[in-house]
Amino acid sequence: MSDLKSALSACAENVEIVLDRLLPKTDNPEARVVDAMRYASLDGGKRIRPFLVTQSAALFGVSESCAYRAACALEMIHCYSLVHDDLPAMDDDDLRRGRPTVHKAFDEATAILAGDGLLTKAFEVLADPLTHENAKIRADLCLALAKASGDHGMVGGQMLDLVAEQADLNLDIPEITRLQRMKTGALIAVSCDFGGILGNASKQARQSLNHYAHDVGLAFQIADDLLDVEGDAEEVGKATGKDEAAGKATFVSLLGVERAREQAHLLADQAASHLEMFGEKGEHLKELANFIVTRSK
Ligand code: GRG
Repeated sequence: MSDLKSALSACAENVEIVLDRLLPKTDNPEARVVDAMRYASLDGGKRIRPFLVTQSAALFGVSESCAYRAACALEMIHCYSLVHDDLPAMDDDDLRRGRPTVHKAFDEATAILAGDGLLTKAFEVLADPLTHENAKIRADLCLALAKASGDHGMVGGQMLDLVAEQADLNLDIPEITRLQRMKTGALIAVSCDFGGILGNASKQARQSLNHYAHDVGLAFQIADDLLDVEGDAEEVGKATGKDEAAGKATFVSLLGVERAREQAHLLADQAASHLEMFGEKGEHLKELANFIVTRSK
């Protein structure tokens, strides 16, 4: 196994352990929502965002126990967004991470509550002194995550996406770029910023990571669009061909497959170049940029 692959799988294993502890099973009458939260977040996904958090935290010597708690809080937000995105009122998907979506495995009301539960649990975890002894750092983590996942970030981007679809708008490249920077890029960017916040990093280091994260976020989205066109549904773990069926403007529909792929690779290379100041320590993050654009799921 390559160095990156083993680092990614070690991260995924740790995330599984920490999430399992943060979301303990219960026999209480409300157990159903906890079961749905666990179903939505455990045993699945590439854990790219936790990897970004823990690798960027490692650049500044942050302890693994702090980094993994913050990484799992952020992953909870990601998982909640997937649960809500799959609902009949949004993308209406039956399959996610190769399994029935939460509203299929449970029911719609439980899926809404499980998403809400994960969203709020994320902030409970970040605000807990176990995540960091310094209250200012905990507050900064909460603020950064709220900004990235709310109306200025992921939720706002999702709204733009829905409006464009409902009004049958033909978005151009700058409009799609803005939408995707909000919808998926913001959470990827804050993953890297978490490392800088936890490690009390210099302004320059945080800025370099931010430039890296912006390029990686866009490259990630183009790769996702390419997978929707070329990927195998079984391997990807969700339905493919949905963008074209919905007549949605994407990087691939506007640039064509070849130019989109080229663009993704350019962005990945550019992302890596922002990490020069970290030397050897930034190697996994550099490799991840390349992995993101060559992945098959
Ligand atoms: C419903 C508030 C709300 C927001 C939804 C992120 C999002 C906004 C929707 C997800 C829909 C989607 C498929 C977006 C494309 C990019 C993306 C986030 C893909 C899934 O992320 P991966 O590939 O998934 O990291 P895993 O399963 O590996 O964690």
